[in-house]
Amino acid sequence: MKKIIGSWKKIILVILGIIVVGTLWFDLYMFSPSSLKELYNSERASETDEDDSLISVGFCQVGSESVWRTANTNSIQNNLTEENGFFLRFANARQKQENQIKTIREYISQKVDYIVLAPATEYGWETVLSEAKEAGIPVIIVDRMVEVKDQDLYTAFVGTNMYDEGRKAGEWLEEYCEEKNITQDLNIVILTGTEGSTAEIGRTKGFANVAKRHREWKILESRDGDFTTTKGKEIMEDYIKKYKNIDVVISQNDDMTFGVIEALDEAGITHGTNGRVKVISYDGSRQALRMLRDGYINADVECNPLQGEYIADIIKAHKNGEPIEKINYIEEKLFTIYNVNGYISSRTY
Ligand code: GZL
Repeated sequence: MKKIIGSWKKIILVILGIIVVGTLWFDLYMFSPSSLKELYNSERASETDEDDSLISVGFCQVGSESVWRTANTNSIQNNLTEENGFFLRFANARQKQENQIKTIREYISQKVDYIVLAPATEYGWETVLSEAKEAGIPVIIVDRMVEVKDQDLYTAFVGTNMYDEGRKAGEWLEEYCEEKNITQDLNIVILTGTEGSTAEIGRTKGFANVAKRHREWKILESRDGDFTTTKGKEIMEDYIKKYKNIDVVISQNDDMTFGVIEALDEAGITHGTNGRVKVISYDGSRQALRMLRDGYINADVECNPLQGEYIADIIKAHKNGEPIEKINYIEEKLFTIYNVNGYISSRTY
């Protein structure tokens, strides 16, 4: 009996303690010019107390899913600096369009001068881009494209031609088959990037348009690896279980390719220059170019993430009322065992 009373006393004491501390904190924050409230307000003020001489830009990035994405983010953050005349806000959407839409609305309420959007997927932008237009905020689309009826919903696009990238992958395979005099059926599996993204749409269409010239090219299956190494490995492990005679893997970014190589190695399947399975990748990251040089993969279609300088120049030109191009593609190439050595040391990502 004594024990029960003792534990009740302890519980009551704890509850009383919580009430006392809570009351004190509430008074401290609400009714006295406390450092807490001033600190909160001063921090808020500094966030919004921008230097008017700077061009304020709200950058809405897809996520941080790949080496390419990190390089793209760094390029934009390293060029839209205060020294270069910008005040940059940044948000990582974790590859979710709904997060990007929320962020754009925040930028509109913060009255930024420009919005830079790297759209996770192509569709579903009409409403929020119309809100930005109504607010008089120009939108620069970067990396991937938006599918909108009213082309005035964005001021300019800076990125790469993903359809061309797919075509280059297909044409490399055509040339390889001619060089090796391969005429028999070719069993191909594909790992695509995030479904509905321009990279997935363009690379898939570009490759498919070459593939339809070859009845002997059999595309066994195509699955969405969301541009990540983890999903790339999972899908390739499943492909290996399902198909015993894969000849070619098309992987729509280097990060998924890293997963593909892991799965092939663990299954004891050779790959690359002298291997059984030929691997074609996209992006052209340093790590992948080293794998190409060492014969682990066969070709890598460059997709250039270094877009920051182009974006900074376009925003400044637009702000100064100078004419700007609506669509701005960045130069890129195809890497093979024959040319890769000249590019690895200078690769910044
Ligand atoms: C392509 C870009 C793709 C890259 C991936 O422009 O959108 O997204 O190929 C990245 O590495 O995740």
